[in-house]
Amino acid sequence: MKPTAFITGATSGIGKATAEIFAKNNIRLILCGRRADRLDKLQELLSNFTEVTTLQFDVSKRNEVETAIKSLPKDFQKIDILINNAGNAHGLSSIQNGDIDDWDAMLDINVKGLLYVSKAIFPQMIKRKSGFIVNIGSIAGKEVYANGNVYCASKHAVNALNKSMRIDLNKHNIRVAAIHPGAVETEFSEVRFKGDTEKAKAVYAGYKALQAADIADIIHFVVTRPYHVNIEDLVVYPTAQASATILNRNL
Ligand code: NDP
Ligand code: 8X3
Repeated sequence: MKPTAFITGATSGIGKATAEIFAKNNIRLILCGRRADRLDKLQELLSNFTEVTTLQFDVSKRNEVETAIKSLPKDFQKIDILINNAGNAHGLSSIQNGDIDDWDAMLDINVKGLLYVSKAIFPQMIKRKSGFIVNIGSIAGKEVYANGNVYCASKHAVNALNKSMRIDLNKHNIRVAAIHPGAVETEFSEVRFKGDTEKAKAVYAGYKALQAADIADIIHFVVTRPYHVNIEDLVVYPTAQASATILNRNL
């Protein structure tokens, strides 16, 4: 029986690349995101490889999360792998100049959204004593950098929740792992800089950033180890990066 993966943030970047590699490796897909047109296109494309269904909802809206997950067709109700990937940075400014709407968005999406989705999926994994939860953290969840404040706090929370999930779900035989990327060239910076493509491009200038497919490849490796193996925490940098703030743009 092929496993089924539930991927949040599948419409772009790391989530989309993960959907693509999973599809090509016989993993059935539940693709989630807010942009329905992208979900439809991806479903059409990946249905050539595997069974795919989609759920359009906002992870930060508790009722939407619960309703969407309850609406899954019968043959997609058993979820073997949950990839908690949806998230973004909103803004890059000092704590004293931060925009409270940005703070709300990051805490609601990156932290509460991850919790809402996980809470809806825990019961079936606990019942079956089987399941794999992969939380996409960030180097921002291990270190703090200037002007990163609330995004870093949200990813530190993901790091803490990842560890908490592993401890609390241990007796239920559920695998929990986190992957913490450094700089990945996706739509991430466009969202952070609210559509300012010049600022976004500058983030990835002068070095070879990680690509979404690099992280997807690692996620696929992690979830395909034998069941007794759990790679629990990985930090992944581009070679040009040495820490959250040290990036060699002169290679
Ligand atoms: P993208 O902006 O390319 O993708 C973000 C995804 O999250 C989109 O599919 C988006 O879908 C989804 N998403 C955002 N907000 C919501 C919401 N409220 N409800 C549902 N889905 C939402 O960025 P990445 O692929 O880079 O980011 C994926 C994850 O990786 C994030 O958690 C990010 O923090 C993390 N990360 C990224 C790094 C990077 O440098 N790029 C480095 C470290 C971690 P839609 O808009 O359709 O809802
Ligand atoms: C994204 C990477 O360094 O911009 O999580 O925080 S960083």
